[in-house]
Amino acid sequence: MTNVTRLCETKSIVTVNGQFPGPKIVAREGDRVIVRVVNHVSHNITLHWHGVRQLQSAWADGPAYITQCPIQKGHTYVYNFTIVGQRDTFKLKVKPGKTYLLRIINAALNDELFFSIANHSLTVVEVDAVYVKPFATKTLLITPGQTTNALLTTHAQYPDANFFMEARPYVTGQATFDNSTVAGILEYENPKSFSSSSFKKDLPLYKPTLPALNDTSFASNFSGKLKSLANAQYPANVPQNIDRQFFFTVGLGTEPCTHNKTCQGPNGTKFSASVNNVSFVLPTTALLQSHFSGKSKGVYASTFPIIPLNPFNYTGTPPNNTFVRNDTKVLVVPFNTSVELVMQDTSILGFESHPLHIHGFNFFVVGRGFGNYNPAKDPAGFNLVDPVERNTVGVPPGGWIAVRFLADNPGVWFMHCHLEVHTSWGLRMAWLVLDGNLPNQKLPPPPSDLPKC
Ligand SMILES: [Cu+2]
Repeated sequence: MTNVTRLCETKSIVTVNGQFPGPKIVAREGDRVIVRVVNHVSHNITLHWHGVRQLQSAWADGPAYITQCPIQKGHTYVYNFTIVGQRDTFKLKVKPGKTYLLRIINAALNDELFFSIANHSLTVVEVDAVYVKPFATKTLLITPGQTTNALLTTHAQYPDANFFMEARPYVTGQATFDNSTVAGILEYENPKSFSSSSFKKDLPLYKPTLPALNDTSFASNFSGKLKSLANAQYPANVPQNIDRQFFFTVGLGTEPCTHNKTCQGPNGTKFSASVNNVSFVLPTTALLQSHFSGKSKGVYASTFPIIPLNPFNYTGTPPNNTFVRNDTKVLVVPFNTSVELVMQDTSILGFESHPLHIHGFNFFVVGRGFGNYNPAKDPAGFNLVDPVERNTVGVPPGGWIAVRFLADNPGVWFMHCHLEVHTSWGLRMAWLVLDGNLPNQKLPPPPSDLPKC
C-alpha cells in the first residue's frame, strides 16, 4: 500500500513496487514476459494484462476465480506469457511542425470519455492494439478498457498560444455521475526563446469544444469511422462462414434485497446486471482449473443460455418482472468454432451504453444498430470486408452490436462489461473453448505455482 496524492486528496492504494501509475513494461512482438508477483497486502490480488492476447497461456490471464485463484497475502505467482500479434497500447510539450504519436488509454472505472485538443485534430491510427484505416477527428471517444493511438500534427509555426487537452464523460445511464472535465495543457516550445523551461501564463489558452455529455449520435458516428486496415500486410481475417450464432441481452436488472438490508434499487430491490438474465456469480475456485482437472461439478454449469429464455421487446416497455437469475454458467464451444454474437441492450432500468470486453480474443465488429436486432434484415448490412477488430466495444444505448471471432484459443475466457459497477452487479460471463486435436491446439497444464483458493 502506498499513499498517493492527486487533486489535493491523499489515499492509500494498492501499487506495484510502490509506483502509481505502475512500472512500465516494454516488450516487443515475440518477447516472452515473466513477471513474479509477490502479494504484500492483506487483500487477495491478481494481475490482468489488459489488451495482451493470452494465446495458449490462459493460466496467465489473471481474472480471479476465472483463470486462477487469487494470490493470497505473502504468496507469489509467476505470470509467464508471450506477446503475439500485438501492435502496442500529462503537460505535453511539443515542437511546431512535427507529428507526435499519442497513446491514449481509458483506465477509468466507470466513465466512457470524450477527448479533444483545442485547435488541433487527431488522426486515429490504431485501437486496442490493431491498426485501423487512419481518419481525422476533432474528438475521440474511448471507453474503459479501450486504447487508442492517434497522430497529433502540430502547427507549422509557433502559435503564441497554449491549448487545453480535455476529457469528460459520455454518459447514457440514469444514475448520478461525476460530470467534471479533466484538462492537461499542450504547450509549444518557442524556437526563438532561449529558456524553454518556464510555462508562459500570459499566452492565450484555448479550450476545445467537447460533445454534450449524452451525445449518442457523436458516439455512433465516431464508431462508424473505425475500420480495419485490411491490406495485404495487415489483413482482416473476418470469419465469413459461421458455425454458431448467439444472441445475448446485456443490461441491468434487479434482485430481492437481502433480509434486513437497505437496497438502492427500485421498490426496495437490489440493483443487478446480467447477460441473458444470468447474473454471473463468481465461484469459490477458479473455472479454468476446474475445467482442466475435470472437476466442474459444483463449480459451474455448461448451460449458459445462447438466447434469452424469456424473450421480450428489448427496447420497448420493460417486463414487469425484472429479477435476474444468479448463477455460474459458462458457454462451451469446440476449438476453432466460428462464432457470431449479437449483444442487445435492454430498456430494463433504462438504456445504457455498455463497453463489453472479451479476454483471450479480438472480435470483429461487423454490425451495429439501434432498436431491436432483426435477424431477418440486419445481417444484410454487416461489414465482412474491413470491420474494426478490437477487444472492447460499446453496445449502443437502446441498440445492438454484432461481432464475430474464431474460437482458436483453448481455455476459459472472461467476458464482461468494462464499467466496474456493472461487472460487480453480474454483467459478466465466461466462454469455455475446448482443446483441438493437435498438440498446439491444447491448453497446456497449469504452472506449478498456480495459487490455490
Ligand atoms: Cu455496463
